[in-house]
Amino acid sequence: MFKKILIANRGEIALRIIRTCREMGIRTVAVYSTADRDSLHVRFADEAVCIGPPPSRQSYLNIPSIISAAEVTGADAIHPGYGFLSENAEFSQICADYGIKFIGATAEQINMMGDKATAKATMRAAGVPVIPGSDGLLESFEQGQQLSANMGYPVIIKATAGGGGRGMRVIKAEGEFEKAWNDARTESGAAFGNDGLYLEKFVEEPRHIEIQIVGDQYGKVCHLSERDCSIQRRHQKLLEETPSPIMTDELREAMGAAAIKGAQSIGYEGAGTVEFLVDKHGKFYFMEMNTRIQVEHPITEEVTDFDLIKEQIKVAAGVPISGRNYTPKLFALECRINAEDPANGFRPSPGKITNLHFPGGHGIRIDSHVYSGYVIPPNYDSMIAKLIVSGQSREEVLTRMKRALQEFVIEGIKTTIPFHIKLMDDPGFKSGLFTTAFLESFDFSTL
Ligand code: MV4
Repeated sequence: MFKKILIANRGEIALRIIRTCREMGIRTVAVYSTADRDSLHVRFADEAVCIGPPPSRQSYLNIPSIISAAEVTGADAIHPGYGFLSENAEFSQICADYGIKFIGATAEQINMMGDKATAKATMRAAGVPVIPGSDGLLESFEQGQQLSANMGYPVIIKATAGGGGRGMRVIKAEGEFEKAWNDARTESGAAFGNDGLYLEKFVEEPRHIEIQIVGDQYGKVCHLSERDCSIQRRHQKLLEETPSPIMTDELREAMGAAAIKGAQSIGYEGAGTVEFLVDKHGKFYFMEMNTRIQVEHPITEEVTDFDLIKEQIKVAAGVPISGRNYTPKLFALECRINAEDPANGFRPSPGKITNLHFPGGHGIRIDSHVYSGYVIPPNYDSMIAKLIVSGQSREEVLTRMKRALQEFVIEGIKTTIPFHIKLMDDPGFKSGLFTTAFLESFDFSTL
């Protein structure tokens, strides 16, 4: 087992990882920018190294600084958390070259899943259902137009280097094709330095359901059921739940088997997520694979009783998994509490938390790095807490979540709490019959 893990991240996920390391008897090294000098991850870790000024490029994305910190402190592994360097192939490779275990995917796997057209081709070859469309990248807009005419509109063009909605265009009719093509090409070229595009039939009002998987170094992969992430605004998830309200035992078995097959085909080791779109007929299609721990992993932990960070560390150290799949024993919901003003376009609201009180009681978990007096720096992600509620039924969880949200006190800044409170009373949300389009018609003006 590792003796010392460096955590190449900040905020709640850095704390989350430190907590598990402490329970496992593994020493921890925090790295921090000068903006995070007073952060809890710095105080809770056994050692801490300053790696640069506030901008991420010069600190949490600064590979030489982080590798130096690992060398100086004698860390034998690095946990990248989510975001930052968690899906950076170069960083994974450099860790390997320095003999430091990267707790995540190999450079090759990151490259393969990071290029969306390659990821799709890989999954299709493994027998995972994919959305009908172009075979790899489009060579010209004429080819795309021809294919779309054959498939029928609407279609969607996606940037192969994209993900999270960037460089995507939905096309409803042939006349829109050329402009959409040019716009997507320009946008993806500028954003990613890669203007490769591929085409798919557009799935209308789908649900976004992802399967949590864990693989070991011996070719075994298991799934830990699904998370429903259909409640998003502009590709930012705001709330996740498990089990999905539309899930059946049969669908879970089929999606779980597909996710395992896909992960096994690339020799995947560690925790990963396979994202699917589910259409209104209950047919599912591979969308993307995330080769990292995700923000919303705690809801899976609450319903399966696994510590996913512990699983990541164990498989990275060569411990085999049982290989058995898990179905939820409970219901769980996560609300992302962001320092944003939901009544004003979710505008960021950094600054000082002047008064703070966390909710508590049965079935409540809070993953957060903030405290009363903490100053939220403007340089990073605006998520300041995850409120995770579990219970015996979806109804119980919704009631408990509303109670917890009402108990939550955060003064000095605006947060997404009023949005979540309104959501808990929304008939469409309560019915469980929402799609990814749900928030497009939500009234944010009355928060
Ligand atoms: C789609 C789609 C419909 N049809 N692909 C959005 C993020 C990116 N990962 C892929 N996305 C979508 N791909 C086809 N063929 C609809 C979306 C989509 C979406 C997906 C999941 C969650 C929220 C979404 C919001 C808008 C569009």
